[in-house]
Amino acid sequence: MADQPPFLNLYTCYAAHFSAPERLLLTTQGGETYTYRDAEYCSAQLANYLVSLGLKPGDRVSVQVEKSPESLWLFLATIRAGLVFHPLNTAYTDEELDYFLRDAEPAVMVCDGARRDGLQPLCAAAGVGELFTLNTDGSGSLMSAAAGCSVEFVDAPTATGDVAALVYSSGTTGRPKGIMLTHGNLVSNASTLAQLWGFSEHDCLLHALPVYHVHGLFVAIGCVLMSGASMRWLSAFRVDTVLEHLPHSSVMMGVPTFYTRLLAADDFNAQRCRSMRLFISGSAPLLAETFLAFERRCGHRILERYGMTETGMNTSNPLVGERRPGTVGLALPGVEVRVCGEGGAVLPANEVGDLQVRGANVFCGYWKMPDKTAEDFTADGFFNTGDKGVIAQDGYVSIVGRGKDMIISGGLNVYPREVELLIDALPGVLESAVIGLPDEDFGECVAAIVVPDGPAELNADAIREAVRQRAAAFKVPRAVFLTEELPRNAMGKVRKDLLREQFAARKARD
Ligand code: MCA
Repeated sequence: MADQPPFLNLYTCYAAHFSAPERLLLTTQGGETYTYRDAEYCSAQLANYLVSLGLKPGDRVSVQVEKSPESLWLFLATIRAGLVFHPLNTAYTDEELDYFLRDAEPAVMVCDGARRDGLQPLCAAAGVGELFTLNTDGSGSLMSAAAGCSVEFVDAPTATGDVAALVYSSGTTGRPKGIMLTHGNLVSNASTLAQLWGFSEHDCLLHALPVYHVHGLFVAIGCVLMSGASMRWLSAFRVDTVLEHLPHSSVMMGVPTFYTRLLAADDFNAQRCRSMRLFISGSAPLLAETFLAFERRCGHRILERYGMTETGMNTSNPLVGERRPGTVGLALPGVEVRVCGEGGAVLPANEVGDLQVRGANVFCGYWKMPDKTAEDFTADGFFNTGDKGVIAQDGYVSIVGRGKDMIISGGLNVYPREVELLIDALPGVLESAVIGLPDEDFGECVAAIVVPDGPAELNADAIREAVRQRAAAFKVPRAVFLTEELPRNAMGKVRKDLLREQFAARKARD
C-alpha cells in the first residue's frame, strides 16, 4: 500500500485501501455486482446532492431503510460530506421514531416509501427539513434527486474528533441515548480490526447483518473497506441464502443466533465452508457448546470478540493463537481494558469487577447529555462499560455478567425499563417486571411478569399486542406471566434474580 494520505475523514481513510476502481465490492443476493468505482461515484452524487440542500458539517441525516447497495452509498455520502449518519432500526414504530427525530433534530430523514405517510407529520413536528424515500430496490425520491449530480466530490475535511455517526441505545431509565462516534473512533477501530483479523483484498465477507447497528455497519463494512475486500451483500440472515453464498466467501461475521441456526441445518458442513478462513461472533455471548459443536461440524473455531456501541470493539480472540471458548480474548492493540472494584480500585488478575476501557475507539459522549457522559467516565478517562468482567493472568477477558439491567435477544439490546413503562401504563396493570429468559434461538428472550390491579381479568395476548403497537417487534415479550406480587428486597427493589430463577423453567415461547 502507498503512503497514507493526510486525514480527511473516515471515507478517505477507507479509500486509501481501494486498490483499483474496477475491483468488485458487492455481490447482491440477486447476483448483481458493484465495483469500488460504483461506490465512489454513487456516494459522490449523493454527497453533492446533500450539500446542495444547504446541509452543513455536523448536520444529522437520519436513515431508516432496508439494506441495499444504495443504503451503503448513502452512508458513505454522509461521511464524505462531513454530515452525521444516524441509522435507525427498521423495526422502530412511528412512536419510537418521533422520539429519535425530536432528539437528534436531523436536517434530513430518509425512509422506505412504505413509511413515508406515517413519518411526514413526525418530521414536520420535529422540524426536519427534508424527507426522502429510498426503497430496497434503490427506487425512491432520494436516488432520483441525486441522479443528475456530479460523480466527483471534494471530500469534506474533518478533524478526528468530529462526530461521524449518532447511534442510539436505550438506558436504565428507558430513555434512549444518542452515542456520538467520531471519525477518529471509527477509523482507529476499523483499521485495527482489519489488520488483526488478517483482511486483504482477496477476502470476501458474507454480510448478512443489518446495517443500522455497529456490528454490521462499522465492524463488518469497516474491515472490508479498510482492506479493499469484497462482500456478499445479503438483505438479512436466512439460512438457505447463507448456505448458498458460503462457498463463495472467506469470512463471516454474525451474532450467536447465526451460528446456532446454521448448526440446525443438516446441510451445513465442512464442504460448504471450503473457501472460508474465518467465522467471527459478537454482540451477545457465544455459548461454549455452540463453539464446540461448530468446530465438530465444520472444523472452524469461531473467533469471539467483545464490543459495544459506545466503544466499537474492545477485545478479540486471536486470529493466530488460542481461541478460548467462553472468553472474549485479549484487549485490542491500542485499547486498555481493566477491571475495577466497588471503590474504583483496579483489581488484580482473576478478580471479578466492573469492566472499563480506554482508547481511541471510545465514543466522545452522549448527545445532549453531558451529565450522563461525565457519570460514565472515570477521572482518568476510562469508560465504565456496565459489564462485569474478569481478566486472566495471561490477559484473556471473560464477561461474567451485566451491571446494567439489559437483555440481549438475538444480538439486539432490550432495556426492560422501556418495556415495563409501556406495560405499567395499561389499564388493569398494577406493575410489571421485564426479564430475559434463556432461549435456544435468540440466546435470551424477553418475558414480562405482570401484577394485575384488582380482580379484572388480564389477557397475556392483549398485553403483548399493546406493546407491539408502540415498540419494535423485538422488544415485545415472548411470554407474559401473571403473578400476585413481585419479590422485593429490603430496599423495595424488585428481585429480578429470583424472578429469573422462578420462571427459567417455564417455556417462554409457545
Ligand atoms: C427478529 N425478531 C426478534 C429478533 N429479530 N425478536 C427478538 N430478538 C431479535 N433479535 C422478531 C421478528 O420481529 C419477528 O417477530 C420474529 O422475531 C421472527 O423473526 P425471525 O424471522 O425469526 O427473525 P429474523 O428476522 O431471522 O431475525 C433474527 C436475527 C436478527 C437474524 C437474529 O435479529 C439479526 O440479524 N440480529 C442481529 C442484530 C445485530 O446486528 N446486532 C448488533 C448490535 P414477529 O413474529 O412477532 O413479527 S451492535 C452490538 O451489539 C455491539 C456493538 C457488538 O458488539 O456488536
